[in-house]
Amino acid sequence: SFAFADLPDYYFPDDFVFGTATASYQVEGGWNEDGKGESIWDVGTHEHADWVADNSNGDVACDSYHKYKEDVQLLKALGVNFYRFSISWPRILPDGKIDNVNQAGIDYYNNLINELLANGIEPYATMYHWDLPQPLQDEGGWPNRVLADYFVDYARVLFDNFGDRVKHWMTFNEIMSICELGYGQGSFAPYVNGPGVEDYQCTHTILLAHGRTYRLYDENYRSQQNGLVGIAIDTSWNEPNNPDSADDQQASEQAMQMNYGWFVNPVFNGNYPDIMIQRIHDISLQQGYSESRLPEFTADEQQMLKGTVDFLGLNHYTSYMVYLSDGGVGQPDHYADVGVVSYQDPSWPSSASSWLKEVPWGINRNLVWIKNHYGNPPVLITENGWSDTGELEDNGRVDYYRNYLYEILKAIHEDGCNVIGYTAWSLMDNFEWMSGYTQRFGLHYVDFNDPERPRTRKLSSYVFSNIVTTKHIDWDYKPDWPPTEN
Ligand code: PNW
Repeated sequence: SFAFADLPDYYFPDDFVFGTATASYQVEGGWNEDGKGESIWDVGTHEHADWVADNSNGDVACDSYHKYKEDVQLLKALGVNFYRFSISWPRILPDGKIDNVNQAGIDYYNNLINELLANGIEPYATMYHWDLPQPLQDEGGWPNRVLADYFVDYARVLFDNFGDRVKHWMTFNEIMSICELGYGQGSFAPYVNGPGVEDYQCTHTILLAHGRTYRLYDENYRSQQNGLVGIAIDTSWNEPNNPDSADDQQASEQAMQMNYGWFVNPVFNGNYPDIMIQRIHDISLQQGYSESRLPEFTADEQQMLKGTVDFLGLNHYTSYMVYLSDGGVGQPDHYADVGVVSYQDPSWPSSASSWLKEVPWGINRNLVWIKNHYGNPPVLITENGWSDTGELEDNGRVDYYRNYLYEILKAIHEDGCNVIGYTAWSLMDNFEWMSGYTQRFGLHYVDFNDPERPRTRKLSSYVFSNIVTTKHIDWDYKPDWPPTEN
């Protein structure tokens, strides 16, 4: 075991901020209340109940639509600085378009925002965490570029109604998940299977929507509202299988550039990474296409996109070992385009999610990679967390948070990375997409069998709160457990 006493006792900087995150479809419920329209997740889970692990859906979820005041009290007890929540597009615009604005939806988020501020917690809002209005999917969804227009219209409604109080905006949560799972592999709503083609068209529309939303803020809102606009992009760390092998280093770089630089390079530098443009062009022609499957940005679009984040949101959970694949030209597929084989070491601790292993040093290398590739931008960790099956004495989650947060401290103090804040996923157990309620990421337990959806503090909530309020990691800290109060 570690001699923790030998580790430097690093502190988070004075202006470092802590929060927790959720997403509308995963916690709100109220799926058809007060004029809300249907999203692709409402339709997807209702039409294909048996595709979700426990045949569940987000119709009620944590019932935060009715219990948001209680959620705010949980946040207050944790002592966090901010709450990262997402806004349901169809709750605001039932048809996805601005000719029909749902005042009850505006009211709900006004109430949540005001309740947060009254309790000293900053609202950090994500505009899109996967719940696309179904009518826009009926127009083809994200591969149809007209959706960028609709998104910018929606963003304007959000800035107009909430921008006086919301000072941290994230346009999109995880373009990779939206497009690769939703339109490439077809494993998430809207379950479109278009690998290597529709996933690239989807990301292209979303990047344009992001950039134009940032420019809209610059032109019409920034001088009045003085907020920040960013984006939350997910990536795992891809470690060279043999760190001394030049091929394996190439595999790592290729995987980082083509699974992450894919989104980050456009918002910093205006275009997809060169290696991505080159590889997809070459492979597309070998497959008999007359042009690349990867769409191109015009010179004007590149100019527009360049420099469109005030902070870079990073969703990071786990890592992979990678080496180059043998190649060979098969069917169009993003992962074939990337050209690496990846695996997770069986010795890494396992969570309740097959893809999630605990690899704390991976977040450190990921942060250093960002620093070296994009000029050390301000990074807000917008998600990081651990799943289990719901135990209150959640020692696995406690270990995960401590170990990852310590690697973030090292990135700040030893590597000079500009990490400005940290967000735990999640405030409470919630609807974990295709895994339903079988995988729990919460700092609070939620009883989904009880119509009241009671929340109960887990051990990790006390440990996280201790880190947040003392700004360092006390490896020996143990709360009164089991708790005598509450
Ligand atoms: C996130 N990866 O997705 C989502 O933003 C949340 O809604 C979700 O509940 C949470 O993870 C837990 O699954 C991820 O590449 C996307 O490792 C990608 C990765 C991890 C999580």
